[in-house]
Amino acid sequence: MKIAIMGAMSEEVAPILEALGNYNTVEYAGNKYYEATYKGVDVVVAYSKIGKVFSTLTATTMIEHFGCDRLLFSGVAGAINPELKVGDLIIATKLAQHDLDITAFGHPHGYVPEGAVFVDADRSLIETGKKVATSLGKSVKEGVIATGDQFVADEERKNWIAATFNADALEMEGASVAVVCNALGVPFFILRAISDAADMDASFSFDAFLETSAIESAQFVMQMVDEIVGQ
Ligand code: 3QA
Repeated sequence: MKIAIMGAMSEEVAPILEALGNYNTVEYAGNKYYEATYKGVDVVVAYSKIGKVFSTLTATTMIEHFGCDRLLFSGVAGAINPELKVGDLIIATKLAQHDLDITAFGHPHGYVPEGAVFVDADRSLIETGKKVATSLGKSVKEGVIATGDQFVADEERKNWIAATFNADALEMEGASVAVVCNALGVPFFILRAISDAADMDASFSFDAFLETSAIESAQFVMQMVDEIVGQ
């Protein structure tokens, strides 16, 4: 077993590296990858940089180059569902690319031929996540995450994404990581803590809560690792 733990921004993986303590840094394909042994299990940690392209590269590298056989993503997200407040956690059940658009040919948003609008996350890792939530006494929401190469800070765009994908939260990497893991047969789990509400105050909220929300998510993901390692 070799577990990939990834985020998009350095702030999202910093608390994970801190929890691991000792790691070995490897540079590859323009990024840094951090290798460690945690409770006897190999882990590889990295932040991809922001967006679908960089996250695709990092997820692929972690699987194809480093040999990871499961992937956990930890980070922050903008809330769509009004029940989600800053600091709340959401586990992705399925993910879609909200900015993938060949609707001119009659296809639905998020769809390209031989692809699918939604990619399902791994059911058994979601169950592990729920178990961890229960043991921590935390309420963690499960829901749809929409991904696109856009920081959404606009009520109209947010409402469109909500209506089109029935999404509960949005971010910029989950669906691309999902596509990679699905294609390569690697079980994946995407966890996000809310940093903002993707509205006109989003950039301020994001700046204010990136660090604390990233820690919320990372702590939960480390509990997931504990649970997986113990299984
Ligand atoms: C965007 C980060 C990217 O990795 C996606 C945060 C939180 N709120 C969001 C929103 N819309 C889309 N995505 C998100 N992450 C941060 S760009 C600012 C970078 O600052 C999730 C996310 N509303 C760098 C300093 O200049």
